[in-house]
Amino acid sequence: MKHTTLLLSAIAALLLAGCNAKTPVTTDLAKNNIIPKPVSVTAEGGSFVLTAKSDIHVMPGGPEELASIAGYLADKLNPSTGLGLEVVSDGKKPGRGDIMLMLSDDDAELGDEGYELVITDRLLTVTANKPAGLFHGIQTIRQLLPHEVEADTVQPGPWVIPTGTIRDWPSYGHRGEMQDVARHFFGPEDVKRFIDHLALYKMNVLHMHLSDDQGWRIEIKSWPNLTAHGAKTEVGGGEGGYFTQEEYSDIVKYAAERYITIIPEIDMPGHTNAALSSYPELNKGGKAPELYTGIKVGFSTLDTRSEITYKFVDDVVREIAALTPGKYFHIGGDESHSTKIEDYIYFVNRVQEIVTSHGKSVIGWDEIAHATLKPDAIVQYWARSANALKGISQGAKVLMSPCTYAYTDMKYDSTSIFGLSWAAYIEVDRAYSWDPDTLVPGISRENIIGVEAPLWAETISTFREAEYLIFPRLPGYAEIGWTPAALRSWDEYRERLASHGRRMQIMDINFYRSPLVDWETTEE
Ligand code: IFG
Repeated sequence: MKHTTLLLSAIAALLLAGCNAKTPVTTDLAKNNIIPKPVSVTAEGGSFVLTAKSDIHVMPGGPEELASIAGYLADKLNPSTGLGLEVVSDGKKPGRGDIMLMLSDDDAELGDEGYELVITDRLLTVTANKPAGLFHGIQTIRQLLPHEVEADTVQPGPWVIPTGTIRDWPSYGHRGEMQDVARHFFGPEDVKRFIDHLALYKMNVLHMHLSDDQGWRIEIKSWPNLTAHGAKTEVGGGEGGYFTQEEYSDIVKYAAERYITIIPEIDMPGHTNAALSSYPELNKGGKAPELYTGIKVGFSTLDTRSEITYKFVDDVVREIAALTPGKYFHIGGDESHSTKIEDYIYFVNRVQEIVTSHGKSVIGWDEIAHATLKPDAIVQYWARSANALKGISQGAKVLMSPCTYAYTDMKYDSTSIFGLSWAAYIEVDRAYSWDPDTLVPGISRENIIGVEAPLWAETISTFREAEYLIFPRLPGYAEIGWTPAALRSWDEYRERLASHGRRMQIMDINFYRSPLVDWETTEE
């Protein structure tokens, strides 16, 4: 009888372990699956263990936000580890199993966003010049712990991190995604989940495409019909929606707490049917068009020779700029096929003055290079490299969003459920395998501020559908923005990405299971 019981309990233990599929515990820090790949990793071969006695210490006398960053980490670790980590900021000496957040101001190599992790068998110390660097170091801690750390219920330990040192910093200062909330409206909770995804992969910009032909998505108090009327629908005729200024400010704050800057875009003079439908006086001839629920582009234009247009633009830019701490205001400028080129140039030149008068710098899609660009204007390269080169010839910098590599609304292949395909099919390997510094002859490192992957929303109407398009490509764009090209290769990256399959499963991210990756997932 005794032997049978023993045998049965052994089998039960094995089955239990199997169904948890615990991430194997390694003591080799170099065998990590961190995305973006860190710049340098030195393994020591030991183990740091989080226990019920562990806490998160912040250096005494540091800025208040250190405690907020420590609290963010505790909120990420406690639900799954059940260890009840607390933030200690009273200067008490950290002990075995504690995490320590430190600011230094003399580690120039790390820059403003880099960090150093020193992991011994006693202490895990994160050091950075700025809080943003600590925040990025915390994302690495999350990824060094077993995937189960992302669960929202208590998981069995142990919670082990291999010992060693990681020194890490980003390649580009602008690493972002664009979310189109105009074609289909995505509310505050969806945008915040998007921000959470960006934070995990150390991205630092969310560009919000707030207006288009199909919808105006942000309250403008001086022009209330933009949302009272212009937000009433969306592609396909759904109910549309919009952000109140309070909701927009809450999103800006949520992003800032994750060291992510919001860049608002009001697309003009084209892509303006929703605004034109909201105010007859904005239309040449004074007749407002109907709201539009299709997916054509290039048919609308503001009246570039009417003074009320510039009053409108000034009010809109003023109200949004006042709610936006970030440096940039995006004026769109794409696909203005119904605007004569001389009228387009006149318009873009005047709107640049308006944006700078409200203390912001201009970003626009690459067509704005036809105008006379302000010295610190940014040209977002998406379709025509000639436009980007024209911008560079005027001294502008370039934000790289090539539609044939970085448009996350492109189908993965012809079988994809969602997405378009006019630019290219973009499988996970293609999305990863390009180098912004060498992609376009004439656009080189010193011209580029960074990379951004736009998610246009003609074909998606829920955030789970959005996740199908952004995952698993988003981690790759994050790595292109962060990790030097010399350290990037698809064959090596795809192994690390495979392990994130389990992590994305645990986080309930609806990711496309590309056949190009041997996903480490458990049966559904
Ligand atoms: N181009 C349009 C977008 C969107 C996109 C869909 C830009 C800058 C095609 N403009 O990309 O509004 O419709 O893939």
